[in-house]
Formats: sequence, C-alpha cells, structure tokens
Amino acid sequence: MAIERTLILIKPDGVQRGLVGDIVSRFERTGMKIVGLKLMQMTNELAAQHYKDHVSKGFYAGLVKFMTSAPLVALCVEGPKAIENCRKLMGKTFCTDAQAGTIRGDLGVSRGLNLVHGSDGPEAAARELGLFFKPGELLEYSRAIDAWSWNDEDKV
Ligand code: IDP
Ligand code: MG
Repeated sequence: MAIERTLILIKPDGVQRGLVGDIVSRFERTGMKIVGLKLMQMTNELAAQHYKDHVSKGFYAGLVKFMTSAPLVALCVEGPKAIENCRKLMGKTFCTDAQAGTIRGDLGVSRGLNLVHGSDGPEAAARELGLFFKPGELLEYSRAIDAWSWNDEDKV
C-alpha cells in the first residue's frame, strides 16, 4: 500500500467560520498522520503558482481574491492512499453537489466557498507541498497508535 503525502488547505472561509478544528479532525480521525501544519496568508504570488492550471478560467480572479483575503491553514497529511482518501473526505468541488458525510457536504452550502483544497494526484501533491512547506517543516515521527491505524497487513 503506497504511503502518500498530500497538501490540504483549510481555506479562508473555513478559518473565518471557526471550522479548523472540525476539518482537521476529519482527516486526523481516519488514522492518517499530520506531518505539517501552519496558519498563513496566501500571497498573490503563491496563489498564481498554486492555481496556475486555472489561470484561463472565468473564476480565476475571484478565486485568487478569495484565497488571499484572510488566513488559511496548510496541512500535510500522510497515510495509505492519502491523496485519494483526502479527496473522498472532502467531497465534490461545489458544496451544493457534495454528499452528506463529506466536509463540503456537511459544512458548506456554497459553490466557490468550499472550505478545503486537496491535491488531486501525486505530481500535484509533490509540487504543491513544495510551494507551502520548506523541507524541514515536514516532520517524520511515529505515534504509538500507528500500528493500529495502518499495519503490515495493509501491504497484502
Ligand atoms: P477542486 O478544489 O475540487 O480540486 P478545482 O476544479 O481544482 O476543484 O477548482 C479549484 C477551486 O476553484 C475550487 O475548489 C473552487 O474554490 C474554485 N472553483 C472552481 N470552479 C469554480 C466555479 O465554477 N465558480 C467559482 N469557483 C470555482
Ligand atoms: Mg483542484
């Protein structure tokens, strides 16, 4: 089973609405491990790099304005198939379409104000983690409970 790392952002609406604890908990309680965590404000430069694939889209300007408007929380989450699992926990892009049980489905009612970002593949995860974290800011550590969260049998 591939152990992956992925970038999660709790967007400014999540911070403003006091949902940081709830959202972090949804990733944490799966057994995945938080290996990086910071409160920061996205600059226009960082937004341009992070959302470079969306630059030609009609919603790009509004997206950058939203993402730079107030602090966000950046997380690096590690675990088996972490990239796909985090996307599953987040739900569909627009909260209006996201299933109950997902972060966007449970906590949001908007389209663009959708609370979280999660990398959508291994290349994006590596690139995005490099934008938000310096190498020394992502830690390697074990927890006593790790063997009960994912273990060697997962490799079978
Ligand atoms: P994702 O966050 O589910 O991966 P993307 O298609 O990568 O969705 O879009 C990036 C972000 O841009 C979304 O999370 C959302 O905040 C915003 N966005 C995407 N499409 C629209 C739109 O049509 N209107 C407004 N905002 C949008
Ligand atoms: Mg995306």
